[in-house]
Amino acid sequence: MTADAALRLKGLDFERVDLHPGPHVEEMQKIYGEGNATVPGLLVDDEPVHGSRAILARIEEIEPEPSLYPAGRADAVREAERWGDEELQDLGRRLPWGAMYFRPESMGTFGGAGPLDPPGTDFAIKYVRSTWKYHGITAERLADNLAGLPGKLDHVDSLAADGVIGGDQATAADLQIGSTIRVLLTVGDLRPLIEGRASEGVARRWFPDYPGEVPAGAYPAIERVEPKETSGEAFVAAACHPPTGTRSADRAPRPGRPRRRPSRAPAARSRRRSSSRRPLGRHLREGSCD
Ligand SMILES: N[C@@H](CCC(=O)N[C@@H](CS)C(=O)NCC(=O)O)C(=O)O
Repeated sequence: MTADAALRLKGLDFERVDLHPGPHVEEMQKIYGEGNATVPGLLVDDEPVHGSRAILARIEEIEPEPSLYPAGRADAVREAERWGDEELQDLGRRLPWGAMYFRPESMGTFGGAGPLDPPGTDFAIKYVRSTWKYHGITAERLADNLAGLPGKLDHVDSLAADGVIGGDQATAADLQIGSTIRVLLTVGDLRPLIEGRASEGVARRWFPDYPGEVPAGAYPAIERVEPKETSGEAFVAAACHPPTGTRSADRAPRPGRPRRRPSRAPAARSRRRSSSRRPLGRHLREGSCD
C-alpha cells in the first residue's frame, strides 16, 4: 500500500505484480536476496530494492518532487516513518486477523466481495487460524495490543499536531502510518477509537479506497477501552458469531502466510498497469498486507 501510493504520488510509471501468500517467499528471495521474503519489493530496471522504507527513499532519489521528506522536517519525518514501520505496522496485521478469528466470514470482504458463505467460512476458519500461528497471535497478546492502541493513536495525533504528518502533501510518514491506520479502520471494534482523530484523516486521505469490514462486536470480552472524548465503548463483550455469509470460498482473499501452504498450485500473478504518467522499467511486487 505504502510503496504503491508513493509511486503514484510521484507520477512514476510502474507495473504492479501481486504475489500469492506462500509462494511469495521463494519468488521474493529469488529477486531480492536471501532473507528478503516480505512484500513490497521494487525493481528499478535491474536494481532490487526491498522493504517499504528503502523503496520510498529510492523513489525520492529518482523523482525528488513532491518530496516525501520535505526540507525542514526531514529528520522528524524519517523518525515517524521508522516508528510507523517498526512500532505500528504489526498492529495492522495482528488486530484485523485477531478480529477475523471471531468473524471468519468477514474475510471475503477483504477481497472486495461480501461475507463468505458456509463453505467459504470453513476455508476462512482454517486460514485465519494459520495466520494466528504465523503472526504469533494469542488472546493475551491481542489484549495487550488492544490496550496499547490508544497510546499509539495519541502518538499519531502528536505527530500531526507537530506538523510531521497531516499536511497537504503526503510525507513518507503519512504513507507509512496512514496505510496501517487505514487497515485498522476495517475493524468495526476499532473505528470508535480512531474516528475523529488526525489518524483517521491521514488514513482516509491517502488511502480512500480499501476494502474489508469486520463487524463490531468481534473481539471477545478482553478489555473495555473508552474512545477518546466519547462515552461509548470501543470493545464490547461478544461471543464468537456464527458464519452468516453468502459467497463462496473462491472469492476469498488469500492474505497471510501459513507455515504450511494451503495448496500446491503454482503462484498465479495478476498484473496491472498503473495509470501514472512516466514509463520506466519499475516493477513493484506487492501482496496482501498480512
Ligand atoms: N516493515 C516491512 C514489512 C514487510 C511485511 O511484513 N510485509 C508483509 C505484508 S504487509 C508480508 O510480506 N508478509 C508476508 C511474510 O511475512 O512473509 C515493510 O514495510 O517493508
